[in-house]
Amino acid sequence: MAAKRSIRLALTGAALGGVTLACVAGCEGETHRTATDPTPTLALASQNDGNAADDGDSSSTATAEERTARPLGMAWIPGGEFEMGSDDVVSRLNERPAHRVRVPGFWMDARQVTNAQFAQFVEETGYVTVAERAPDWEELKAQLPPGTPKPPDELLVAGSMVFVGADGPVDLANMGNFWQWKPGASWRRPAGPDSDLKGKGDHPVVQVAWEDAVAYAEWAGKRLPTEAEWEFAARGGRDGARYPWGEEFRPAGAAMANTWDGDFPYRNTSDDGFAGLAPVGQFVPNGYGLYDMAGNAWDWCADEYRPDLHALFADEAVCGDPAALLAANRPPGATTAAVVERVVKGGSFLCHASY
Ligand SMILES: [Ca+2]
Repeated sequence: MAAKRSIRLALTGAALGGVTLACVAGCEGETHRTATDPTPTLALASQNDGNAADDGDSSSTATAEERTARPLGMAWIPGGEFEMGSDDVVSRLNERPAHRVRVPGFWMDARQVTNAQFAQFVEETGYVTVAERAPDWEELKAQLPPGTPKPPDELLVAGSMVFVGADGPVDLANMGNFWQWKPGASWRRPAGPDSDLKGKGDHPVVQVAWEDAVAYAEWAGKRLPTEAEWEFAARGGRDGARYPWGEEFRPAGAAMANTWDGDFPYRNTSDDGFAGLAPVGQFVPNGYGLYDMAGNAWDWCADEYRPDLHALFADEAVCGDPAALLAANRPPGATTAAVVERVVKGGSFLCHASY
């Protein structure tokens, strides 16, 4: 479910991701294009393992001293073995079959990266995000079917996709029924040229492409988390649970995440208190002290997206981080596709059981 994406950093390495409503922490690898990414949000995760990358005892990858010296705003994720992916009836094909994976310990941002944090990065570096750059036709052409005619110059302007909803029930398979390309939309004007960030400094930054998330992470001295790290972290110690907080979507009626209530995409009853994005950290954190691991805005991960990732490792009793294994086993000289898709995790305020 394409939606907003956000950044969450992890130390030494960091991670991001996203989930749909019915999805549990880390249930899916959603795809993304680097440049023309609709409405991303940032979330960075950083890691401080620094050693003992694969010693089988991931809880020891940081010394007691390092864990005591908690980086500001980050939570220690102890690492360990877990069930990655899901065979749940609501899971998608690209998250099956579930298989055992081991990740070392690392630090991860407790909250998604906010507009205020991203603004500081931009102010200090002068960085211009993908959505703020006019598309380059030569670059775009490489991502389109051969022979696609060049659009008029007036259409080749900076902008991004914006969720606009609908007046009534529509075909959910056609994103064009409720998303719209808006010139001038960017992280500064996330809903289009007439919007702004007034009073939204503590909201997750959105309209951020993967390369923007990586640039932010580098500036912050962190990195995006791998998908395995993100998913391990999102589960908060509840291996195999449907949601980061347990099995019930709303235990005792309590909203645990910012999702879409009502009928998507035309009637939002805001039962969870928020019709759109919520400030970061409004719901109960998971077992590792991480907020918004489901809902609100999607998180970017470091990994290239592969729909067959889980199937590749299905026969192994337990494996290390698939991202590292794939990178290590890439044939020499292998070229990457013209468009590299990246993983997002966590879902957004647009996630609904029907979508
Ligand atoms: Ca909501």
